[in-house]
Amino acid sequence: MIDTGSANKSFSFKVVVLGDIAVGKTTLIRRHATGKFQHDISPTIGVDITTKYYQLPAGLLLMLSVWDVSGEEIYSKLRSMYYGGSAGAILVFDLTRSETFSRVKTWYEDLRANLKERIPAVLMGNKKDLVPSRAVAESDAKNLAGSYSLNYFETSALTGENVDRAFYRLAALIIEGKNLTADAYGIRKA
Ligand SMILES: Nc1nc2c(ncn2[C@@H]2O[C@H](COP(=O)(O)OP(=O)(O)OP(=O)(O)O)[C@@H](O)[C@H]2O)c(=O)[nH]1
Ligand SMILES: [Mg+2]
Repeated sequence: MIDTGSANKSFSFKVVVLGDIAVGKTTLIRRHATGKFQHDISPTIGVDITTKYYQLPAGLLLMLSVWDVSGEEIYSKLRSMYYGGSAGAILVFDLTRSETFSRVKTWYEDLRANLKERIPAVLMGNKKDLVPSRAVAESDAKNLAGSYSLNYFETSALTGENVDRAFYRLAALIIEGKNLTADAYGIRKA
């Protein structure tokens, strides 16, 4: 049970999660929210919003509204409506499908075109557990992330590897950018 009432102060921010169809956006969010791999997830229709709380030092509470946007092309016109007010972004591609990596550029540029300011973002190369089918070299992904100043994580929603780390990193970047606390690395789930 989350005791949001006892926090000295709380902050609320919006995060958008972007990437091609079936790269694992919803599964990653569920893994982070529940600590479990959920295998029977349906394709997202439009957008799903999940609220996550993080306990910060000194009784501060961070709330992230995670906007999980469908990768389906049919929603591309609606999509820009979801970007407004975002304080952070997660870009996801599938390590086993190189076309999803090629499209990261498009997703990032779409995001930038729809926001006035540059916001903190992380890039996740997901499905790391399927390493024999790997189609994207780690060095290529790191180069792309570097060119956009994104933090890069290779994740698996199946095993949980690096999933929480990536979310905490984004939360820390958001907090640092807003100058809320110098001790952002003390973040843990509330
Ligand atoms: N092996 C493996 N499968 C994964 C992983 N993450 C997601 N999947 C599977 O990939 C498929 C697509 O996952 P979703 O989470 O629905 O993908 P999505 O990006 O939300 O897709 P849309 O909502 O259609 O945009 C599902 O069958 C998941 O079980 C992972 O890390 N490893
Ligand atoms: Mg989805």
